[in-house]
Amino acid sequence: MALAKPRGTFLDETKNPPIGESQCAMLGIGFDLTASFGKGTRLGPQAILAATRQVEFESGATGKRLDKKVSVHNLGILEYGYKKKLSEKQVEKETRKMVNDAYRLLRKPVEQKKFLVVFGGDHSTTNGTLNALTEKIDGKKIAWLRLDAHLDLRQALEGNPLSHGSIGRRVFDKGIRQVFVGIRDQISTEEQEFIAKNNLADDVFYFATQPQELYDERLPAWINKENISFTDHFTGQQVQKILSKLDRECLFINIDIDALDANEFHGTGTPVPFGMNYRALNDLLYAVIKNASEKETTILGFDIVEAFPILRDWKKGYSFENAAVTPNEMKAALLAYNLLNWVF
Ligand SMILES: [Mn+2]
Repeated sequence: MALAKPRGTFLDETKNPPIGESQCAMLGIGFDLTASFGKGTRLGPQAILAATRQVEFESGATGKRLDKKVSVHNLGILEYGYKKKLSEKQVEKETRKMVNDAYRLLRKPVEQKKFLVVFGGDHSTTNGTLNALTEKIDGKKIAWLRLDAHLDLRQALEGNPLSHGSIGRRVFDKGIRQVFVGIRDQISTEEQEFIAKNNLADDVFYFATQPQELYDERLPAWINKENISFTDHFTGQQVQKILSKLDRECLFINIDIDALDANEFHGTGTPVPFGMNYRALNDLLYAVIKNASEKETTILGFDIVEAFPILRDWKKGYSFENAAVTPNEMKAALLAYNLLNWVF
């Protein structure tokens, strides 16, 4: 592991404001060892950070320049590279190390009540943030908005309980109120049984990959009929229901970019069709932030995971010149920009 300290911070390529003068602490976690399909999210943080510098500072409807409203301290980017293919045991060990690295960097900002801005990495990187938050805050006080195509409720994946495929389960273990949004209706038996046993069906909002007609004939027990969408967005009523379920003292927003439709975001580890459109995700997040501030919920921060750039030559690392296309990192950067603009 190396902690790279890139120049500048979010939006700004020259200055990095000291943590004491910042409302936010930003960390990149360039780790993709547990990804089961496409790897490349280790370059996600770099790519997203670079793209934030191309986002316009001002947007008409919000008035003030974002960099005048909020100051983001850049903690750096954790970088991990592995030359050889590792065994399952070694992967688990390396994941544990990464989670501890991230936890150690984030625990102080959490103590200082900084708003967290974290860019993964595959979804295993969320474990570090989760551990830092729950060390200081009782899980029962936290609502956790999970945007994802996958439930990730397996006890372990490939023997690794810290894997990207188990993050939902680790959040659950902390006693947190987790609301799953954007999940596709393709669920492992282990997860179906877990949902039934723990009575979670009403907390999961699905996008159907099957025609509505099939569901009219037979609805599985792990789906609540009100919570399924046959389009690329959720209805106003469904959004209201999602908001009502996030009713806790604190809120964390955990964005796995594969909640978006596969065609909306190509640079992700496990792209899944029949997902959310980008504008719907943006609007949903706005509704969540607005609702949280009306209810005086403390928003602890957000992370964006499973996003990666598409490069011409992977050996050369991330640069604009080496990027084959850039909409992926721009979409992730603009989501982060908007979230900060709405929160502050
Ligand atoms: Mn996912």
